[in-house]
Amino acid sequence: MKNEPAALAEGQSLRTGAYWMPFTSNRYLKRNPRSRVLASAQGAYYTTTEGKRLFDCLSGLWCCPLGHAHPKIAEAVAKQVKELDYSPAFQMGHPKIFSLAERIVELAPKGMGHVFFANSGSEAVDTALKIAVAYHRMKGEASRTRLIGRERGYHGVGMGGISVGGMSANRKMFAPLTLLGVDHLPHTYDAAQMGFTRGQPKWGAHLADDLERLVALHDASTIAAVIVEPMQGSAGVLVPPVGYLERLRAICDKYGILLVFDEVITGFGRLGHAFGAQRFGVTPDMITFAKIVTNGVIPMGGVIVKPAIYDAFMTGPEAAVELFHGYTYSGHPVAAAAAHATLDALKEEDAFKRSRELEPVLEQAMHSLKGEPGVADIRNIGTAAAVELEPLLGKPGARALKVFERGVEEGMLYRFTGETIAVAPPYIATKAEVETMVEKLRVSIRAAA
Ligand code: PXG
Ligand code: PLP
Repeated sequence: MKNEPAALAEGQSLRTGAYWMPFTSNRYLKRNPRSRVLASAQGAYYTTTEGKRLFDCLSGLWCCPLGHAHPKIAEAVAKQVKELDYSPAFQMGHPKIFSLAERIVELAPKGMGHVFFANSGSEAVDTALKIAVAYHRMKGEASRTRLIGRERGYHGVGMGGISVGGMSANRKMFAPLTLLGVDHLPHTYDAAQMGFTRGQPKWGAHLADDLERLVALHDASTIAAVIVEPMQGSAGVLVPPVGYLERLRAICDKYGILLVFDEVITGFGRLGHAFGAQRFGVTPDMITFAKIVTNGVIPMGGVIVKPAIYDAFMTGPEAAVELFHGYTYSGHPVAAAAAHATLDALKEEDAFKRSRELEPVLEQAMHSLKGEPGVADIRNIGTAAAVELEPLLGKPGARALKVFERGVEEGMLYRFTGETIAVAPPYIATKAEVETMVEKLRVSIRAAA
């Protein structure tokens, strides 16, 4: 492993041309990459190649809430690489992946039974969609192929995920590649009804009734599943209205439609409980997860399903493969070791409780930004929050970029997309660190006015 000075030196003589960076303004960043290249990380802080310390305001990309270089996770990974570095995923297993599936089922809401492993949220989503369609076919309802997503939803970048996703920038370039027979529920955000709401808005449960309209339009016999994020993260922390998820659940039950919660962001404590399902008291038929399951250290994702779904496939000759789906790295032993260590640490550090304790601190601090120049809305739930900014005239996104860049000067790594700044601090952050994060955001917002 490179020591810090070596990484710093390498960063300073960086040739950036060959790397095509994901979801990045490549040309802009490469003109002045220095402050955007990270050399190392410890706890809740990164160090850039310029030697600047940055507070990790979004826990990586929502995935590192226990902090970086966690000694137990690092040790578990190092040990696993020497003990069993890879194990074929098909027709073979290893002890840690069986026990990990069991632990995840135990954490999940009551009534879930089995876990299928993938390596990212995108793979988890595409897996869940395939399972949904195949499940109905196994049950003799092969006409149920239609998938329902939601406007402003983010379900990763696979062909399935962009099809049910509802962020137009992620879809328009690839329109011919999106699945046929997909429809979308309306998103639940209405600034006039819920601007500056703390936690769940009271208005909007009725928007779930749009599913009744889609059933009337397409007929239930053509609909396989509805997929939604319990809290829409990428769209800028859109919090579900009180009663909305309950109503979606009831309509799905009425028509035999599977309900999938995409908990890639909300899983493992971001909303103060193991899953958003428990926070909101609504149990879906499948849950997709990724990110925090390994504290971001090794890629891993997966789908948790109810026993009835798994059981529907367990028919036919016993020696036959039941589901023709899987990845080379499904259930990777090093990811499994990282996940076990992460689940141990979440428990030992009472991390879900810690997340619940930070929630009011973050809420109070974030909503104090109301009235700052250009602040159009503030939303929060759990240890997630977002500020939406009014666009600068004729320059979409420019204000958020300015806030981001000033944030770096102030020692803060904020996440900016479009006109929003999102924060989701590590669970290990102190009250003072969360308050400083927001005060620096105030300074940065004023500087961008
Ligand atoms: N579903 C949801 C709900 C997600 O939030 C994915 C699927 C895809 O996961 P992968 O591991 O394939 O990226 C996500 C990912 C952001 C941000 O800043 C959000 C995500 C990823 C990167 C950045 O909002 N969400
Ligand atoms: N492409 C080729 C040529 C392959 O052989 C494989 C897997 O064997 C894949 C893609 C899929 O890769 P993965 O299983 O890592 O998703």
